[in-house]
Amino acid sequence: MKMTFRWYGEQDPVTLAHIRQIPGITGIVSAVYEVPVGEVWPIEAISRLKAQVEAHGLALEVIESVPVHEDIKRGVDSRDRLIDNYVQTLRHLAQCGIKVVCYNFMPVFDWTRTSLETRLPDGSTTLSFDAAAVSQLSSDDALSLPGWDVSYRPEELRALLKAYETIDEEALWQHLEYFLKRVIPVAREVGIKMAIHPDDPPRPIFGLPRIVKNRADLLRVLSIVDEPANGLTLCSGSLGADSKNDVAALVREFSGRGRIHFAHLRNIKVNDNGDFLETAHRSQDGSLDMAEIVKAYFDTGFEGYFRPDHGRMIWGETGKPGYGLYDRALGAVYLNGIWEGIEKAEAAKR
Ligand code: DNO
Repeated sequence: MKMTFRWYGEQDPVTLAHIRQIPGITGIVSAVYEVPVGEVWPIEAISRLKAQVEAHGLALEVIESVPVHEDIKRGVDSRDRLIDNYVQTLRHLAQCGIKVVCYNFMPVFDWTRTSLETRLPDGSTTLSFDAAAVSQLSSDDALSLPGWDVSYRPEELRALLKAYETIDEEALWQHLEYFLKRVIPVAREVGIKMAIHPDDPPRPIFGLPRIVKNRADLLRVLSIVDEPANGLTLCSGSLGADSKNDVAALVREFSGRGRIHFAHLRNIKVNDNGDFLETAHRSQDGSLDMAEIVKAYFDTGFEGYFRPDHGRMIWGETGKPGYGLYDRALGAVYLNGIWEGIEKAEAAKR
């Protein structure tokens, strides 16, 4: 397991110098943010990012994300040119030593929350999702969230939502299949592992189709091109928001098959009605048994990348909700502690 930390480039209030001081972090997860979605990432921009990261003694081997253009998700004619650009970006990334590329296939919106500042009893603030509130929100209320790689103007958003009215889940599956059948052979050739991120939350929102929500969906994604280059970002907080998903069991199954390349680890507290809020990473603080999830990675010999996912805002920190320094750093240290505990316990048995 290699412990990484997400960094949003120079615009990120969290600095590489600070990330470097978190015990056990060996790599950065980032992206080239200045290139519009759908265009090729120039090799110079990727090399610059890599040099910045390496100057701080950290590695850059994971990209989150190379965003998939909406025309590809909608399956319109321009997709062929956009997929050509996507695979060219993969070639450039491979030339710069990138090993894993995270992406998602959620129409229009990436992850969605109804509040970025829910106060917890300890005084910290966190992101939360209120299922009833989302059904009353108009799409204009939810224009962008801090972790999204794309944001839209209101009129663009309305047009996009309209365009999706005729695309149901099965159509979206066909578009994913078209994309993967073109992209995975190139990824294999250049030695990159593609890692799809599940839908967050794992249910339809604003009437848009969502297709990566549970075990059956993950199996279907992997079967489209059944080889390691077509893999998963297993996000505990996204899948765990549906209490029918047993995250540790999913890790055992898919890591056991060598198909998880990137692990997002975060805890959430889930209610039966589908509401949830993001908690500290510790098992006792949320609904997910983080020790059991980490054990599942350990037992299956996971050699990919971990990252602590969203953190709360604590100790008066301000910045990108979900992506502050302090609580994510605590998460990384906690996860490393679990890993070391398991490692030592297993060694003592031998
Ligand atoms: C949220 C992130 C997601 C993720 C994308 C991957 O904080 O985990 O935005 O980066 O869905 O494409």
